[in-house]
Amino acid sequence: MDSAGTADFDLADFHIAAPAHPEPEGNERRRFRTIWISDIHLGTRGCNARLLIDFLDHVDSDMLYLVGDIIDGWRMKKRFYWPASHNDVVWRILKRAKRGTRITYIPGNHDEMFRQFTGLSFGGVAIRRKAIHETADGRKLLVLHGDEFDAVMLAHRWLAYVGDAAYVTLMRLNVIVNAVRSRLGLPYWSLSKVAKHKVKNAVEFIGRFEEVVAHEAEARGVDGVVCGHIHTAEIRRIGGVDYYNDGDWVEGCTALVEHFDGRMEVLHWAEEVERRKAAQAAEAEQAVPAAAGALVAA
Ligand SMILES: [Mn+2]
Repeated sequence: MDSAGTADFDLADFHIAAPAHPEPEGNERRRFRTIWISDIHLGTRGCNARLLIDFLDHVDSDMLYLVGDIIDGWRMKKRFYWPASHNDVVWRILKRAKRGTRITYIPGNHDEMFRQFTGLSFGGVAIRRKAIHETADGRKLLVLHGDEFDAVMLAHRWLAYVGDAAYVTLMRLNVIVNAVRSRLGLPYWSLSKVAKHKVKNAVEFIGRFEEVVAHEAEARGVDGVVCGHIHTAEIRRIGGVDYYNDGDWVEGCTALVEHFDGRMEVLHWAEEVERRKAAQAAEAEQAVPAAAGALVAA
């Protein structure tokens, strides 16, 4: 592994600067024993960094697993895209390590350039190919990204691009294709119909992936498995094991958490934010009549 071998992706390009949006001070954070997040795809426009920053500012944990595809090196090779919000995500993660959160980073296929550092630690972040997590209730969970099963799932390889907003592109293309067709006097032809067929295949793909991963976990004698990769959060009992997927921060914006008693839960962060806003609005509404009442009394 010489330095030339890493020339296509230079880690020296990364200067983790002070955050553009500092962490809020003294806000109450929900505490969990463990948090798993993956498929953040930093370095792409699809990454929902703002929502992830909100998540990081409202939760804390003893352990944090970064389950792959954190930085999208594939895309960064083509075009360097690194807005301040993406820097803020990395800064917050490194800050947590400093505060004492035990962080394990398991690179995925989009950030496979970090796999060469397996076994090493940087800034308190341990880089591993896979990990065994022991839950508070004594279960052993195999933690891995999930692209290890791509070979098995080769027939559905196109889904590896699920984060690329291929569907949106397809829909735009649909408009153009049909504008041209109409000018040529040809009838409407639905590209979206083709895409929908693919989506139906996607549902089958997800089910198959989950079963393949669970099967492998069972063969390795663990009680469960935590992975990412397919951008579909899930908690499901499959055969003799518990299958967990922490989802992604491109579309779903989800995290998997372990409570202090070992109970596992998927957090849907967009919904959490909506709930918080609604609660704040209700509180403000209650405050207004009370103030008005005070005025009347005076
Ligand atoms: Mn992946």
